[in-house]
Amino acid sequence: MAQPRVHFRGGYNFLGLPPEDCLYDEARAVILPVPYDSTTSYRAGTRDGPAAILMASRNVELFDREFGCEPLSTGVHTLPELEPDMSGPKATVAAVEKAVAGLVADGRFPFMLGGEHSLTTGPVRALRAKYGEDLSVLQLDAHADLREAFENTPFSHASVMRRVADLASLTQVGIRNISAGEMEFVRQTKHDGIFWAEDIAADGNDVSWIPRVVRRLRKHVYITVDLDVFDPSVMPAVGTPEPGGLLWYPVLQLLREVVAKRTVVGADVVELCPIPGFIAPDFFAARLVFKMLALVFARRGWMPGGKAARR
Ligand SMILES: [Mn+2]
Repeated sequence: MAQPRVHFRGGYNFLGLPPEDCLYDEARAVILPVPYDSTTSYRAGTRDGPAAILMASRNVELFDREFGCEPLSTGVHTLPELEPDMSGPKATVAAVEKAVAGLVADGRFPFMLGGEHSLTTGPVRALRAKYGEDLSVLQLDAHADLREAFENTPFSHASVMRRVADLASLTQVGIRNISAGEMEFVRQTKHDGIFWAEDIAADGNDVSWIPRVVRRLRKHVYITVDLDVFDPSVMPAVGTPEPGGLLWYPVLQLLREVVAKRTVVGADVVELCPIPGFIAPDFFAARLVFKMLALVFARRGWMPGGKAARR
């Protein structure tokens, strides 16, 4: 019999893996794509972020030299996109919380792809219910997002970390844009968890700020990466770009240290606002998700073969 002339490979999932290697029942981590933006205040379009990351991820090399293997070739399930509730961010955040609570109850590591940053309250609420006071949130972001409310909603992307700060110990890295009102909040609450981008940049190649970040974190950590934490020269596809951001390798080094020294229990990458025809930022975001998950898989002994990585 003649060989079939058309070959089908992979699935529409993170990394484009064969579906049989990505079953929910056998998964360690679950990708939750949430194509939602409504409170975006500058350039809109983060609702297209999750699909762009998934599409770009199909071209991410599965082998990782750091681990000497293909760390994610099994064990990552991708959910269908969560249908946003356009009645507003409050309802969508509640839907995300419910979805993540289900994943956590099933013992799955939740990884949300945004979408706008207001979504992060959902996973944090779900994880707070499980880990209580032991939960820290590590936010990588250009913006403090500590406003009480913004544009008449307390669930805006610009106030998301104020909501999070009510729930968990908050550490913020890469901040370089903050309002007078937020500074007042920082002063009044004696919030000492901001690592300013300018101070990090001033340290040059000195990464002694990294252990200082890690020391602030409690036992269980949720990591939220707003892609605008990166410098616009390497990550221009965001709704609200700010000059003076972080670069790829220092951020990876921070993530390595956090994963090594604490138990990371969930994560998100949000605010990708794709620029049509410009694939580099989409691929950057996909590679970041890959690296974050690979670090967690190595630490937990979830890589194929089951052994924790040689580091
Ligand atoms: Mn931001």
